[in-house]
Amino acid sequence: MRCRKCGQKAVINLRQHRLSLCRDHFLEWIPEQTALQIKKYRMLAAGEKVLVAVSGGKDSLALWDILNRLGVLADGLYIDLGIKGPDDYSASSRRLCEKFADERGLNLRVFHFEQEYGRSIPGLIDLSRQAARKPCSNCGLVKRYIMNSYAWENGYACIATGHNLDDEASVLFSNTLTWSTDRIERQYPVLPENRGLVKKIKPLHHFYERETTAYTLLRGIEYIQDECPFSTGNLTNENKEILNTMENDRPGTKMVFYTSFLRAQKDGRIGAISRPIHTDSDDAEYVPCTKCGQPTITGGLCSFCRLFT
Ligand code: Q46
Ligand code: ZN
Ligand code: ZN
Repeated sequence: MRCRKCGQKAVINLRQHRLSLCRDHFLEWIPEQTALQIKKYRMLAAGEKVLVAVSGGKDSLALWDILNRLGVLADGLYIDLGIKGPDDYSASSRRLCEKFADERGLNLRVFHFEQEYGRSIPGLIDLSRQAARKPCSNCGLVKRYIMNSYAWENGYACIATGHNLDDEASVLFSNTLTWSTDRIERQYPVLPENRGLVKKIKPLHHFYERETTAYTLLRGIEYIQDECPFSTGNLTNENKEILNTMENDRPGTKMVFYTSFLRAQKDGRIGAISRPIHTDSDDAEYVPCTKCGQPTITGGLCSFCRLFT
């Protein structure tokens, strides 16, 4: 297998693109494709200050590396959730983020959840019966809330996350199984800013996980390999396995599933994203939380504040 660009030995075959690439051309191809996705979905305006949600995992660190190479002004935010486990999960992943930032001279902000709210994620799970039932969905809620409030209060125009195609296909699959149409309608590579909710972008949404993994390894980025102790039984991971089985039987299944959905979103067969999001009816759904002031569609306390009741 030879690189299509230079004829050297290829390190990866990108079957969906009918493209084999050597190390150097693959490391060029990923940022080039990311830049195309940013442009295609108008994710960023010139000079916008971006906050990258970094977890110490491969995708978020790859994203930070790529944005930096593309000349995007991007700081990282690591949320220390206080998760321990045998390998001291939060502390280990935080150290990897700090090392990554130090080596590149990038700005890493660290938010200590326990210091600020008096509870770690495991503490919150012990506290709340609702959180104990669904540790990951509640952890996700906490991370989204902190990311948004931190970005909003510190003047970031945009939050970037490292979701890849496998993540997006898995979430779409879950939401389709339960026909969660509101969630399906709000799944898109860019969600514009809306009344206190900062714009969110997913510049890696079009890459398979094997591609982001290959990028991270070939770029020599050190990332957390241990699993979070709460990840067992995580629905997203289970759905990924189901989709991987389908992908093995029919290569390209995940890409077709996700990109067909995006086309349906774009041409209005599904969802609200293709319509202007800043309509009166959309705005009318959001009211400030009575405790923290963050926007909520439920009225009264937002879902985050309800975790502490
Ligand atoms: S950190 Fe949190 Fe993940 Fe751990 S508790 Fe679940 S969501 S698995 S990415
Ligand atoms: Zn090459
Ligand atoms: Zn609140």
